[in-house]
Amino acid sequence: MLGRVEKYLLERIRASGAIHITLVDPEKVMPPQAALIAENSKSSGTSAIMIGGSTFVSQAHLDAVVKAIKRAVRIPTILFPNNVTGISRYADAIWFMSLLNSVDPYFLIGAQILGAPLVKKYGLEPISMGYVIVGEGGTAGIIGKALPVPYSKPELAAAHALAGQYLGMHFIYLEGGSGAKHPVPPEMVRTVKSLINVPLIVGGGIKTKEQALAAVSAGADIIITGNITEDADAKQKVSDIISGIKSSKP
Ligand code: 1GP
Repeated sequence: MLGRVEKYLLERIRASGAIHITLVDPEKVMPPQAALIAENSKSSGTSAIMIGGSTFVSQAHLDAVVKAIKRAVRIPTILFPNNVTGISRYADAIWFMSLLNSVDPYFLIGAQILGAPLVKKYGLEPISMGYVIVGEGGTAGIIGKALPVPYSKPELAAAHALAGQYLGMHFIYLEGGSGAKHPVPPEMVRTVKSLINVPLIVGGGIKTKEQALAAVSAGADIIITGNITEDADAKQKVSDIISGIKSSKP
């Protein structure tokens, strides 16, 4: 049976064609700033708040960030963990994810084995997701010991995604790396989307309405943006990106 947050995401995708989720990196913000980002993003039309980064933050800080976001907005909070330390009891859900192109079994299944009992204990809703790092890969690629799929090899990214789907993952995330110079190319999004039939998440380096529109037109169901939320004109940028996503609707 699908959990509440997963159902909500699927319903929003069905109703809107594609949706936007805001990523808050707890390494970079204090709780009040996280709350403000969440409020502003919510008023711009984001569907959920993801919380996670590529390196370590203390459990106490992560908990404080999640609690501040929960107090500020009613949209779902979804953890985006890079390790077992990315789990907070205060979130609604967690991307229960495997880094499909890691060469280290720890990121394929090891961390998940350590984390699963905590997810259960905290009553977090696990949402199964296959994570594929592409292009530059960024910090996530280095920390996760991934062999990033080059942008010139869309068919390889699609093979990873399809393997994830066949293993039972409910979502596939094509990650270009936070702050990537170039977002995942539409051609890669299109090739992946043509092979899978689970929702496709795309993120990394998306900064403009046009880039968001290009990804959604190529088949992305969920657009993630993180970095732009730290800019002074973040509210406007998130609004622009969401209007780009909406303009893809036929
Ligand atoms: C990173 O895909 C996300 O995990 C978001 O990337 O920070 O570049 O928006 P940006």
